[in-house]
Amino acid sequence: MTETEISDDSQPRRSPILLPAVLALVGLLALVIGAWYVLSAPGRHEQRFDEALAGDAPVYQYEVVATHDHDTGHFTEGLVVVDGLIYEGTGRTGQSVLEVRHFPGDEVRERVELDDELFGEGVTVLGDRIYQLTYKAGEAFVYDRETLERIETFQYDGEGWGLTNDGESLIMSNGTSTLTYRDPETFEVLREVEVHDESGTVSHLNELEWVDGLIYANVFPQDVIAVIDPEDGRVTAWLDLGDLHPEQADSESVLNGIATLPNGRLLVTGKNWDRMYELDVQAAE
Ligand SMILES: [Ca+2]
Repeated sequence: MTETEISDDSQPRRSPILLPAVLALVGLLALVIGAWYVLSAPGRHEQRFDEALAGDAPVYQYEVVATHDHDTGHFTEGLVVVDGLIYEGTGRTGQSVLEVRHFPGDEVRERVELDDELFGEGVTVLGDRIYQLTYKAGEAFVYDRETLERIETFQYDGEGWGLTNDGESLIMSNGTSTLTYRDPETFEVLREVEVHDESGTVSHLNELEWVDGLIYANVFPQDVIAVIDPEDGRVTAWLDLGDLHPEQADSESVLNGIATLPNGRLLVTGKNWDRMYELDVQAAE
């Protein structure tokens, strides 16, 4: 066999290999670009909060004064403590519950399981009623606080995320930067507040808590809490709880759950976290 023959012979063998190779390269390139897009998105979000935490609004200091067990099966979406009972709403379809436990301790007093197709969200207690949102079903459930019997269902537009109240109105988040005040009797919209800091709007507001005239809001998927003036929506301070994030937590197991305790402390946890943390929060000097 001459060199020419080798050359001529090799030509037709190369073409069928070349096409799959090019396709493989294009596929690889698409994978790399896709991975960059997915991985860089949280990075950009993180940078937004790095800037926020370095901005004008103070970052509160805190001390962990106690820890409590938390069910790692609870994908926490709502958390509130009233009269020695903890009311926790959890999410994910097929796993969503409203659970009432004695606090401190973890003795379950009662539990309501949501229908399998529902994804439970924020929870608040106002008077003798418990309110629970759903993620995309547009339904808010009202339960009798004593019996946990569902006594009313409201419909609303858009998504349901976090829920709290100021003693008169319900205050709801929907994943945007808007907080919506609603009539607890009719669920009608009373007013809306746009949450913002010096860099612009603060979106992905999640679980909420009314604390001494201010609204504390988890910001998904960051392990930070925005402290919001309810009058004008301005972020007056931040609480950075990244140090509490469990090592074993996956990417969805973010901080989400704020409750006030009678002793003035905050109780915080996250989705599927194994602990709840009792915090003594001090305003920055
Ligand atoms: Ca709460």
